Amino acid sequence: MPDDPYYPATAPGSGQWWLRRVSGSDGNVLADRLRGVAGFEAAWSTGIAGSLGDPSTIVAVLDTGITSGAYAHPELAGKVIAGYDFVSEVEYANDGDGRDADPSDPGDWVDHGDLANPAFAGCLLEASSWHGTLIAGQIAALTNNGQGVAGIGWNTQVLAVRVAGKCGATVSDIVDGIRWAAGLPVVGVPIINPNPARIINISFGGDAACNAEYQAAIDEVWNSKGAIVVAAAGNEHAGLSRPASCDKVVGVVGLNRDGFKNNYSNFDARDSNIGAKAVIATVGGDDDGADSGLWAPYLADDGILTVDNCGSTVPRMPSTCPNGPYAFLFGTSFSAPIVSGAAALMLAVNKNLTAQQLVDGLKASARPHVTSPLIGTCSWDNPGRCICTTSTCGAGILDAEQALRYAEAVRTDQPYTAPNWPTVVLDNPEIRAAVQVSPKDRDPNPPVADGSTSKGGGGGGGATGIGWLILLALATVELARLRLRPTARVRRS
Ligand SMILES: [Ca+2]
Ligand SMILES: [Ca+2]
Ligand SMILES: [Ca+2]
Repeated sequence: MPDDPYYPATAPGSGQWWLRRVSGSDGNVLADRLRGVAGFEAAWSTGIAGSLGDPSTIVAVLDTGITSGAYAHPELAGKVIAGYDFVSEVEYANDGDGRDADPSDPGDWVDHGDLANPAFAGCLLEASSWHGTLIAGQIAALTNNGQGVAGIGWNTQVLAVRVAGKCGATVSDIVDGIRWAAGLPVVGVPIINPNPARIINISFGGDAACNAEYQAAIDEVWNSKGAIVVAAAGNEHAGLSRPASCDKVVGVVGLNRDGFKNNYSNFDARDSNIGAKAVIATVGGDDDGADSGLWAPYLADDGILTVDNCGSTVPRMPSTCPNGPYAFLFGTSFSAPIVSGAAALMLAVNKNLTAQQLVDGLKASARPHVTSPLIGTCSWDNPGRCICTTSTCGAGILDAEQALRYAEAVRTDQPYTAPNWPTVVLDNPEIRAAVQVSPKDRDPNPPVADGSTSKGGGGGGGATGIGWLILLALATVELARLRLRPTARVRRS
C-alpha cells in the first residue's frame, strides 16, 4: 500500500477506495465493498516489470489544460509534459489568444458578464472546473511520497493538450488535438509533438452520433501510431456520448463501487453487439446530490478522491486552498482516466502491444459484470442504478492486475487465460432497503437521439462530515456552437 495519507480507508471520505484491491462481500457494509474497482493495489504488487508505469508511456489528457507554474499542483511535479493549446476561439479561450504553445489552464469559469455576450448563449453560469488537472492527478499524481493522494501510474507521465475553454470544446479543436497528441502533423501548428502519446483520454462528450470527422482522426492515430482513444460514456443515463460511441474508441461506462451501473452513467441498450465493441466499465463515483436517483440514500458512495485547484475563477496557489487542493469527484469523466491509466501500465509492461492488443487485453482481462436478483438489468426502461450486462455496458469490469498479466503474457509469447471468475451475486441490506423505496432507481429515460436535447446542470449543497461541497452536476451537452461539456460532477473542498 502506498504511504500517501489520503490513500487509506481511515482518510476522510474513506480515502482512495477506487485504487484499492477488489474485495468485499454482502456481509460487509457498502463502504467495505469494492467489487466494482479495478484493483490497482493488486496490479502494483504483481512484481511484473513496468507495473508501476514508465515515464516513456505517456497519456494525453485532452481537456481544459493543466495548471502550471505557481499554480501547478505539487502532486504533479515532474509528471506533466506541456503539449499544446488547441482552443481556437479567442472568446472562449480565456488566455487572450487562439491556439498557442502553452496548454496551462487559465480557468474556464462562466460569469454573468460572459452570459451577456451572445457568443455564450446556451452556456451555463459556473465556476472553473480544473477538469484536466483533476484527471491528470488520477493518472499520474506522485505516489508513495508521503503526501496527499496516490495516482494510478507511479511513473506515468501525462501530456497536457488543451482543447476546452469556457463553455466546453469544439469538435474541430478536439480532433486536431487527437492527431497532434499521437504525433501527427496538424495544419497551422508549427511543431510536431516530440512526446507522442499512445493513449488519448477524452472525458468530454456530445449527444450526436459519431461523425466522419471524429472517426477519421480516431482511425488515423490507431492505424499510423498505434494510439487508442479512451472516452467517457457520459452522464445522462442514456445512450453513449460521442466520441465514446465511435468505432475503435474505448468507451467507459461508470459503476458504483459495488459493481452495478451508477445512477448517471450512459450505457447502450440499442446495440446488441456492444459486447463486441471496445466498451468497458469501471467506477466513477455514485453521488447522492441532485438528480441522483431514488436509491441514492442507500447506495451512493464517496466519489473519486484526487487532486484539485480551489480557484473559483483564476487558478489559486494550491498551498492557499482552505481545505487542501483535493476533491471527491463523480462522473464518467473520472471513469475514463482509470482505464487510460490501466492501459498506460499495460504499455509500460509491454511497449510492443498494438492498439488492437491494448483493446483486446482490456476486454479479455475484464471481470464479469456483477448480478443481483434484486436490481433489474439496465435498459431504457431502467436507466438508473441497474445491473450491467455485456449487451449494455461492454466486456466487463476493468481488472488492472489481469490487464497487466495479459500484457506480460503477450510480451513473453504465452497465451493469456483469464481466471475462472466466480459469479458475484449482490444481495445485501442496502440494496434491499433501496428497492423498498421503489422497484427502480429512476423513471424511464428516452435514449439520446442525434441532435440536441435539453439537459441542464443540477446543483446541490450536500456535504460529508468534513465539509466537501457538491459543486455542480454537469451534463454532457452539445451546445449550439458545438461546444462539448466535460462529463464531470465535482465535490470540491
Ligand atoms: Ca490561447
Ligand atoms: Ca494557452
Ligand atoms: Ca502523493
